[in-house]
Amino acid sequence: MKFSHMADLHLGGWREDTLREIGIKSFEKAVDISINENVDFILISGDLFDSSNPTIEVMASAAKKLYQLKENNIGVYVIEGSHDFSPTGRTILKVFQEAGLLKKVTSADEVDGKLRLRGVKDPKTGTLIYGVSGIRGSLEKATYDVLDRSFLEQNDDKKIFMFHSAIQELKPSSLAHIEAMPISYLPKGFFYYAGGHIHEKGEFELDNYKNVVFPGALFANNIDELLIFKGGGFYIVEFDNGVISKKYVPVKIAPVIVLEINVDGLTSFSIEENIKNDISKKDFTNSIVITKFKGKLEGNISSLNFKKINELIENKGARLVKRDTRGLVFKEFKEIKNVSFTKDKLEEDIISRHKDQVSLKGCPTETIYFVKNLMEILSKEKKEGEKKDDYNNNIIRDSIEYLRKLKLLDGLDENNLS
Ligand SMILES: [Mn+2]
Repeated sequence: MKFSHMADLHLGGWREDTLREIGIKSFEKAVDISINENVDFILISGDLFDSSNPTIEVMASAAKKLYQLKENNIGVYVIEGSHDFSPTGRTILKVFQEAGLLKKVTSADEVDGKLRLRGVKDPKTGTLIYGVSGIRGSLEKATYDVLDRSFLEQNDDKKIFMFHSAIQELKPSSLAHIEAMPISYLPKGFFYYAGGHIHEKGEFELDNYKNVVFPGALFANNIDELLIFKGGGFYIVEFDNGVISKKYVPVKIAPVIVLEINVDGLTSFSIEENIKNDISKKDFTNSIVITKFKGKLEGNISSLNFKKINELIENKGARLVKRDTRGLVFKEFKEIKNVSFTKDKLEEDIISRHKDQVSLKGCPTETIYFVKNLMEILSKEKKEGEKKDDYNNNIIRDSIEYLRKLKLLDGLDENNLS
């Protein structure tokens, strides 16, 4: 048996067209490699899409590739990630599932107050695949709290478990601050644990858990990931007579080159001259070049001519120039160290500082996740071609559905809510 394991593709992420396209091309390449390698099926451990509601272009590109897999009789098994999960169940994954282009492996029944996963059997190999979606925060913990683990552990067929969570014992040190669950939350005795959510790749073995694998992101999702990982990839796993072999397959569409630019005590003109000299013998063909500025700048940031600097680099063939100015120190300001907040972290900080001002009686989740999920629903952007009335109605409908799910509407007249 042979399968591919991917995670955190975030199709549709990035504001810049070039980077968004590289993300999609990475998926296309990973699918082509998987077809050439004759895999039996593909696992996608969450965050196939960057949102539950991607653009038509992104959906079309994904549909085309997923259809190609279907034609090659390669099953695609997925769980939702923190990004393509929708608190109301309205995610594009549902559409692809109905179209037969992929299969969610997370359906479950409630038996004696416990959650009993049904699992999906891959018809070609007989492998049983189970999974829990990545839901933000305590809702996910609530799922694992009621998960019927002993049911999953009772026989030792060929079983794979898919999850989209950070594991406390396996967290990379750079992510020490993020929420994580103990590995004991996962059922024991599976031959492969297909992880997602952590964008750094890693293979682990711990007590009763063998072959716990995070393939990392298929392509970087933000400037820090570009700087640290440069690119991404996925795993091809072979399982033969009880012997497992794992191969990491890097997927490179465009090389990432970091160009350090020291501005210490220099004028705008001499900075440009230095860059010109520095890159004169370099070839940036097809590359993503990150200009990483550092040093003390006389004056403010507008004294740097970014347009000119980008032109110099683009003339050397770069596909895209992206700048990182976080290492700059301005004369007027003191240096601020380690400002590397993610949008998520910032939001959470702000919400937790104000959360005591609202009281949510009977809400089954923590205020912070309630606010974040609701914000996500309310901040959905109007899609191209979507009518304003439809857009408004959809947002109202999704909000009401979410509140109803949390049983916060009990006793209220729903018709008067909008
Ligand atoms: Mn992710």
